[in-house]
Amino acid sequence: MHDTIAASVHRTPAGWRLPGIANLHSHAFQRAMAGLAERQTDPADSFWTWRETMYRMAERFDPETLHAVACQLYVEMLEAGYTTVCEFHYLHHAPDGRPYADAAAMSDALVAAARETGIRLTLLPVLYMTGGFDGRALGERQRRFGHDVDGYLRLFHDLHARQDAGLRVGCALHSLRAVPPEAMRAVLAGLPADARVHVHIAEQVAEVEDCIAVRGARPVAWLLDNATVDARWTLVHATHLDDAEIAAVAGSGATVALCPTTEANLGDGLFPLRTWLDAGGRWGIGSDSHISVSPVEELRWLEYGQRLVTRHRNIAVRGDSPSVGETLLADVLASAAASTGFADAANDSVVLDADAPLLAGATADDVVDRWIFAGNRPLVREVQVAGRQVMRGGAHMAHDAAAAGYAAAMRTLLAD
Ligand code: NGQ
Ligand code: ZN
Repeated sequence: MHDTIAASVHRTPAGWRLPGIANLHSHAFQRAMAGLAERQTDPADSFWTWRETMYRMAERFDPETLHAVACQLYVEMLEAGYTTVCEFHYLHHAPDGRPYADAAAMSDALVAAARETGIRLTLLPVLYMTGGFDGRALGERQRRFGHDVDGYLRLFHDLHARQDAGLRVGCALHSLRAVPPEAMRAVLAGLPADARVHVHIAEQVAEVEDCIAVRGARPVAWLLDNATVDARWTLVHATHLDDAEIAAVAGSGATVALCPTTEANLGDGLFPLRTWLDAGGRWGIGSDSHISVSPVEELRWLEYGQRLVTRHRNIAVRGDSPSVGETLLADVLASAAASTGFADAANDSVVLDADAPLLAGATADDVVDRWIFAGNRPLVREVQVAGRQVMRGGAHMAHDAAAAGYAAAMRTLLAD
């Protein structure tokens, strides 16, 4: 049995106790459009046409609706076994691009939702400056995302001063498309030395091609040449990597955040997992657009994508770890602290249903594989975060209140 799993998976009278899982990538507002972008708008539908639909939804949010959607989302995350979430947050201003009277109003809505539901939050205010690699101005629908360097650093430091036991604040660069090189350098120079940095890096082939055309290098190669990428960094959607980039990023100690259900939903491409594991790279998972909120489904599809293209089975294993579920879970646990900034989250726990038929006769040796690969019934019954019990008997304490608040917010968001 994998050492990490042997040390952290226990049978208790209440059921199988496992460590909580960190969700390394979330855009909370996108929960409100889950399932609403699955109709063809154009025969050439792609990530880029989905993005237009997403922008139309983004336009409708205010602090109150963001808070209600985030509460529902965080309840769902906790019920699924995620105990920390990294919010890659870029809906900063009013829809016309003007800052709210309180410039942190939208950030505060997320912080309040995390506090109320009990999930640990790594808030990543996003720097978003340009509409493409050519440096073009933000489009009308992107205006509420934008900052200049000084405005961004003011927001960052204002939020950073509020860090507490349940809140970490790091920096996100939206993407190389959205951040000019000199602005990236200025912002990185203005951060505390231990700040976590997350960036969308190489999700779509078109952005790799644009980066080569404008900056003369692939996105990951460009970033490695122009920033000190190390264990404080998380590269989100490192989908399109060549072998040299894989070796260099793995060696840097950075984490890659993979979001298999969203990456499948958006038609991004397939991450080269086996090569990454062979290079000793760190990785974790995120639910990103929240068409699925389930670590089980992310891990299952991460492995299944590899099986489908290689026509083999049991890909994510190592010499000392023949179980796929244990290898996946151990890697996700190992990357959490570096990516989220929470050093003390290892005691957060979830308890799986002792009476579930899916776990009948389970042993410490097979319970993780059963959880990740068998069936569709959610098995999490109890969740503890930072010593606080937030879920009991299969439902979060605020399950009904969050659902009612969400339904009301959706009426507003979907109104004509
Ligand atoms: C986002 N989402 O920022 O929400 C992005 C799409 C973009 C994902 N990449 C927008 N999954 O990358 O420009
Ligand atoms: Zn994202």
